[in-house]
Amino acid sequence: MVVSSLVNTSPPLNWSDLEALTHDFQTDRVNGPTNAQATLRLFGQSESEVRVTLFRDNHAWCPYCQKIWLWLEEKQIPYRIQKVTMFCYGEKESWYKRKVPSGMLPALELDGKIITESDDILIALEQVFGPLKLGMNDSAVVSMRRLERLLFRAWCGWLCQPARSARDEARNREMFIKIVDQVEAAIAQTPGPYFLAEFGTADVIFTPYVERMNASLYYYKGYSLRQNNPRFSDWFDAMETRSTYRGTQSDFHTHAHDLPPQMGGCWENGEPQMLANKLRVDRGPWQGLPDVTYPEPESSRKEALDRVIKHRSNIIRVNPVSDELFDEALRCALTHLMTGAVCQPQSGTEVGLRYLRDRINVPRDMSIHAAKRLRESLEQTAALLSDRQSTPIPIRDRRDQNPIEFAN
Ligand SMILES: N[C@@H](CCC(=O)N[C@@H](CS)C(=O)NCC(=O)O)C(=O)O
Repeated sequence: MVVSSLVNTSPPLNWSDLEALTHDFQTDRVNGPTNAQATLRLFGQSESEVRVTLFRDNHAWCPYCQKIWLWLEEKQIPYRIQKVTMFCYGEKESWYKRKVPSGMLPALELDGKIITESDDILIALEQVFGPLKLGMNDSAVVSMRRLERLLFRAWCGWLCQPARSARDEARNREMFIKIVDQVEAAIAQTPGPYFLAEFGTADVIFTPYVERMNASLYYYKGYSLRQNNPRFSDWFDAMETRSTYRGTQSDFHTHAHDLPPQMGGCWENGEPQMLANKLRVDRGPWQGLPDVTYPEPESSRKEALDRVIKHRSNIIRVNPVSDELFDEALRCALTHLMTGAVCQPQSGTEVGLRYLRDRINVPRDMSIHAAKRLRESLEQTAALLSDRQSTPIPIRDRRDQNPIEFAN
């Protein structure tokens, strides 16, 4: 909907006024809550205690990396983080290929020794630091690990291959739901919301792909894992009470667009519910989507502003709209974000505002609620001009997100 000529618009704030609105936003990346930006995590311990380096991908898209990341955060093991590029969005760093010739992620350096394969990494970590409640080889955890792989395969079977017919599509869906029912039954046997009696290894193992299933099936199949299944719903809610999970948690928009190049394709079923879900994830409103239910923190707008200000010169440089015009349009959107004032930018900048709207990544850039607020202000500012969208987000690769563009 375009509202342009009917609204009173005010001039946007300048950068120093905007900076003043976020000067008190502070967060301790090293010792504070789990976050995607830290390169060192100490949990109040001294740097000399660090024995571990986690190599994970730049954009926090790699599910196997999330598993190790969450485990280290839950156990509060001091560690360093080195970020590496995935093939789907850029060139693998040569220093990493010398360490890990396959280039695969995650990898872990523990007391100077490199370990690959996420399950082997967890087992090695357990041997040194002890398990997270029940360990990887405990029989209860082993049976949950098997169930997780069954669910994973049923998800891939439905999402990541084209259905030859409507019957084929229905069968793939049924196969997935059959395994979901088994998972529901498994969670129902425990006294609390988690996969076993207490939160632990099994929950960490399920987290990355269940989060991706929730996002991708909503977007590509019109199916809401979280809303259709009461045990899963309780599990997601319980996970969101943990600051460790919140720090690694992604959103529907990020996953809907990071998965196709990683999985070799995600196939839409074209059903009315799917089309409605897709439109909502891409164009909003983002509030109320079943990718998050914990309440929005008061600081979410400030967080979004702080993150944009930090990277503003690169954000403006890579935008398809000219620097000068986009600088003003971005300030219009940020003024809206912080004050609610309507600021109309120059005509043509809506494409640039939507380019940025489509490239905010959670949790790489900011937390889930901050991202929703920022997307909302970018979209509302763009909508003052026209419905023109930016070029579609690529699906074969995500070189549009090459981190080299952001190297200072
Ligand atoms: N079995 C491995 C799988 C790891 C894996 O598939 N990693 C992907 C990312 S999710 C990877 O490194 N791909 C190379 C790349 O994308 O650069 C594990 O559990 O660690």
